Amino acid sequence: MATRGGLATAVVVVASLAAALGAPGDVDPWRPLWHFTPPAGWMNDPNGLAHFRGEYHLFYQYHPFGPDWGPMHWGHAVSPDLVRWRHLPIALAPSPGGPDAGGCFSGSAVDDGGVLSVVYTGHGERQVQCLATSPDGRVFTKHPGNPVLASPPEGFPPEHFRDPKVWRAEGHWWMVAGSKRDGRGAALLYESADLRRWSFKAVAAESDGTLGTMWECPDLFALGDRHVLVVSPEGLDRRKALAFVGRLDYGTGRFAIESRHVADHGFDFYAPQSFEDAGGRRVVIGWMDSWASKAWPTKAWGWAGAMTVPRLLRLSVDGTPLWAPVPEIETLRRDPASVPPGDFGPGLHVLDAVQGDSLDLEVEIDPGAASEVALLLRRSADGRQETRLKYDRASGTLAIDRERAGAGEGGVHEAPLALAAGETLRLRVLLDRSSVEVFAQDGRVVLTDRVYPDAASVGVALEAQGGRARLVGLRSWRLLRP
Ligand code: DQQ
Repeated sequence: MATRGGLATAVVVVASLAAALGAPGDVDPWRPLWHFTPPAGWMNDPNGLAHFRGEYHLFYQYHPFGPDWGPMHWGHAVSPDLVRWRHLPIALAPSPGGPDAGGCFSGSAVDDGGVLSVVYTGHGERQVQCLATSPDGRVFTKHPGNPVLASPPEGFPPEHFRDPKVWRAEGHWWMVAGSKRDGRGAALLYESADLRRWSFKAVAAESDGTLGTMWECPDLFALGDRHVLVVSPEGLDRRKALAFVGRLDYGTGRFAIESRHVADHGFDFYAPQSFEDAGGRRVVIGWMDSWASKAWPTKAWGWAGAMTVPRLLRLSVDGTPLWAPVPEIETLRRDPASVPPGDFGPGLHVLDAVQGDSLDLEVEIDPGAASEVALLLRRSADGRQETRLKYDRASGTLAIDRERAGAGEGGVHEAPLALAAGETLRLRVLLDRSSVEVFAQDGRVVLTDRVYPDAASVGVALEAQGGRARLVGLRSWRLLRP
């Protein structure tokens, strides 16, 4: 049985046509130029990321019939390079009377001997794991024996058992699924010979009581000489996704956590999923929005939800995750500009050479005698609107301050970042109409926020308080629509 939802597919085709004609981008100030967004409707988690037969596949939690979360489908797009995406018909829709009648929730994809195979959660009163396969990577057939995994182990609630992430290692298929026990998030490990019959191996890891009440979208993979477990916890402040670095023992099924990290300290980053591409790179894409959001200004334009820039994940020699935009993004760079080194502040220093709502910035600042240095982005000519990326020496924090960013919610979202004596602040900043992504200190600290400024707010400025700071260098490029 092919699972293209007929009406849903028609919605996507019409919306894609409108997008191709330039309608949303031309009239909607917040539709990103180059970040992935749905053609119309609501999008949340990235699903089924895969590099299959030379194409990148991105599936996503999708409600095609309106800009609010609703019965979940799997939207689908492909790309040759992680930058230029092409919308495809919906891959999965809920089957009335089936185990996914309440929605096709999050899951993952693997290449099973030349068949693109997706394992996802069928949502209903219970949550169960289902399989669908596609030899061509286009049309998916649900396994007649679904669900392939009907219950979690004893002690875990069947209504909180979701988001299977599958990979191959040691001659088997492995899966982690998210769940909870006694109010603590948990990642459950399973193994299978054929993706159809699964046996429970162990609770790979669970919260110690401080790491969230339910772990959504677990992801577990080898990286360098270690493993990384990423989870998206409910019940934590702002539901920040966490990355645990440690080691998975395939014999016991236990993941030993060696260090804990916040994957992204911004407001708008959740449910990241990774995959390994043909070049052996670990690529991560996150949902660039938040369940904690109260304002969704783009709903007025009929859509909601964006994906982050695809990010390469590496570990430093001391085992710290380092995140970086994939270099393919640099193919969108045009109009290079630079600002010569020099002192600035106290006070405002407007950078006339650098302006835009879709920019790639590389900035190095020596805070010098300043107590605070700030890079002002999306600034209006009258200075009333701005998104402030600020480093505060006393508190040792880097923060996105969107109190005066425009429409949408305000808030100041901080990351700990203590510069050593003489250490400069090194920033890579990506702007795309309604987003700000910041990679500091070679990607040790990442902050992602959505912002909704006026289209005319395109200024960039520097500001120092409490003393003079020094701009060591600034290079910028405009990022074009692919
Ligand atoms: N979103 C999906 C769930 C997942 C949650 C439902 C995380 O599968 O747990 O849309 O954002």
